Amino acid sequence: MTKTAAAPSNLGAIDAAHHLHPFSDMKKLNADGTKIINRAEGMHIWDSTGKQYLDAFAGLWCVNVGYGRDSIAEAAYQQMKELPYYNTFFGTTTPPTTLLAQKIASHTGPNLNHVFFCNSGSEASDTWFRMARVYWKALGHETKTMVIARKNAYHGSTVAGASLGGMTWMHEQGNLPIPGIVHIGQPHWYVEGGDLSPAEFGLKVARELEDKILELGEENVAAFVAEPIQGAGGVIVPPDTYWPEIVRITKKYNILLVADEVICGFGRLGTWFGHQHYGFEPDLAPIAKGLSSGYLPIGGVLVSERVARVMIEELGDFYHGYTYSGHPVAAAAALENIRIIEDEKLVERVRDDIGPYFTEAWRSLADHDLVGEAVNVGLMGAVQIAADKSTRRRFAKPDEVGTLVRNQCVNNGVILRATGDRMLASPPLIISRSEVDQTVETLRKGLDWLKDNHKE
Ligand code: PXG
Repeated sequence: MTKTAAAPSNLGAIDAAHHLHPFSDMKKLNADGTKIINRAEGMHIWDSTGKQYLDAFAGLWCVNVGYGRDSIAEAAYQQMKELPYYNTFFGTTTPPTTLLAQKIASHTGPNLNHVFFCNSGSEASDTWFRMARVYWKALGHETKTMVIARKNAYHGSTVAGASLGGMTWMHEQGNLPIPGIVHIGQPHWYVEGGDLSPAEFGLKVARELEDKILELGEENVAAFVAEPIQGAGGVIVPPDTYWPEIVRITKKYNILLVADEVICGFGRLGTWFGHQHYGFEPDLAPIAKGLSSGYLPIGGVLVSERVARVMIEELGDFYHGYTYSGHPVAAAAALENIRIIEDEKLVERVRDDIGPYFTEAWRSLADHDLVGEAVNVGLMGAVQIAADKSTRRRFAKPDEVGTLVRNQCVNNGVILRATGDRMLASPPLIISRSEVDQTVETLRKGLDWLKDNHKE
């Protein structure tokens, strides 16, 4: 195979001249200069200055099997030579696409046994949103169209994805949310729990769903969507009381339960899917990211027997799909990615070995003066920065303290993410014990730095 062309030395200037980045203040970025990442292997990435970083964030929550997997590159290359593209629209499929659907279904419960493919988590949001509505319409429930989502959730950047998401600063750009989507509270005990115990608070916010259904009328509500653990919102681990109550309410009022598995899926929590960790089965579940470990773009929606039966038996055509739905090359890469997760027992590794190790190391940060809580499930963790941990008081400018600590960590060679004043880790599932130690020590050093250098 030929090597990729060497990048020109003025790539930064070219980037500033021609490339608009997602979720970026372009004026500031162009002034500061972009970091050019040009190589990766295993747990590490390198920038164009030759600096090495431990990627404790798996790219963007996605590189579950780590970088540099030749066998995924080979699978994609072979598939590209054999059949680079064919569609799945007019009565055709390709072998990797169908085999991938079967493979995914082998890791869900028996009920969640169909897959609709797309290319990203955002497209998956748009896909299930339409699916939920056509499901109820096909059953004759024309008015069951409203979707209840949560504040501070992230479900993507397309119009439906950003509307389902609960980030108001995203809504302000583009007049969102679109009609038919409403938001209820999130189970973020540390910040919003007040004097309630986590268990009481979990029940309280779950019951906002019941209140909202009663307010809107059960006959008008199609679905409720939530991430098993909110990711981009700050790795918000719900109290144990939360999910059972949500499940009870969605059953009682007969609305579809949608679990957004884009981050939690494919092993991160020590189960194949996040809903398995919490012991429930959704009706629909968007997936992406870890499905291919980011090697190629691919996403999908897991569809339960309940919904699939109606789509197959009652609906007729579902007028929805993407040129690249089930793209054979992406599917071949995803199949090989799942083979690696299976053969290297990465899910079991997170559940029984590195997950428990990470839990102990990560939660040891709770003794730091500036740490309000250190939480995780499997390899998904958050550290809440606190100005006064005894009262759960936060710094006046949460974004500022998070960014400062993050920059310290990155300068010290470990990639972590900050959401406001929460520091987030989501490493590849192959992380070693010493790399867990390095991650935690580097974060501790960053927090020490904040303590010594930042005054409110
Ligand atoms: N659902 C969830 C739960 C996600 O985390 C999406 C849907 C959308 O997926 P796509 O593939 O369209 O990006 C996501 C994506 C961040 C960050 O800064 C998180 C995501 C994407 C970009 C940035 O944490 N999550």
